[in-house]
Amino acid sequence: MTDPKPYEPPKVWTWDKESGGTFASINRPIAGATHEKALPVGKHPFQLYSQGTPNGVKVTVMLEELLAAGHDAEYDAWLISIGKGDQFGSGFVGANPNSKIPALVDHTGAEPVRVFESASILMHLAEKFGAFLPASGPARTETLNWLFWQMGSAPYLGGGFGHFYAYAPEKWEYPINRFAMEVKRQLDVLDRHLADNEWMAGGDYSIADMAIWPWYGGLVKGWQYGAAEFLDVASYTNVVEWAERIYARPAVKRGRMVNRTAGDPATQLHERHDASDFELRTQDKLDAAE
Ligand SMILES: N[C@@H](CCC(=O)N[C@@H](CS)C(=O)NCC(=O)O)C(=O)O
Repeated sequence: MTDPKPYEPPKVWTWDKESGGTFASINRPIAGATHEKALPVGKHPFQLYSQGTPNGVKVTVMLEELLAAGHDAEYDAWLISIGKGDQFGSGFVGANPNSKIPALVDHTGAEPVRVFESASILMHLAEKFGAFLPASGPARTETLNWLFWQMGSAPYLGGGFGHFYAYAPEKWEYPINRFAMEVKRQLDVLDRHLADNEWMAGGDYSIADMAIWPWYGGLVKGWQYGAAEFLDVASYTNVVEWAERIYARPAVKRGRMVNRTAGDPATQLHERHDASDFELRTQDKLDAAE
């Protein structure tokens, strides 16, 4: 293990394109499109442009839960390959000027409405269908407390801990220590809360669970960064049990397959346009048909 080189910041920062790390080729200090590319539009009321990362999974779980509960939330899910830079196409930047998945375009009104930021998408869908978010009162506030807790906390897990533990060009002790401490603190926040609550917002399963599960549920299930042992995730027993309760839901298992490009090909559904796609169009079947 090497310590970071002592660094004397220059007067003005300039972009070092050779800085290294797993995502170096897509990291840039500027916004905006790099190329012209229109987004495809399918036949359903909701058009989702995403990839099966934790932020993407929040939304596909919500759409599958809405469908399972009988709501008319049919959707087309198109794959935006962030490793290939699809998020910098002009159509995607039109849907989300921040160039990050997930982005949703709602075609149910007179004009299409763009929705970006995963929490905004979850709230938009929850309010549209009156589902998974109480309409008023303390239960609504508690749901939003945890929804926004997730939005504020997960960058320390992904951009902080995950980056330095798994993606940085070398393993440096200082940032790994700093972010491991914060992630363990966050796991303890969840563990204490879940000791007395079946679901994050207390009463019912909600968009707060859907937002938190792909990040922290994935972490305790050992799916994130190969860090389960390092962070001793098994000791957060209430989080582990809550993660299992959520993963037992068929809609969650389906949502996790949509736009997924890693792992067992039988669990990858790169694009989803119909409920039958989970049976007929997983990647193992598409590969076999080639
Ligand atoms: N706060 C955003 C974060 C979205 C985000 O960070 N998305 C990542 C994938 S998980 C992404 O698109 N990264 C591509 C890039 O940074 O160029 C949200 O919750 O929607």
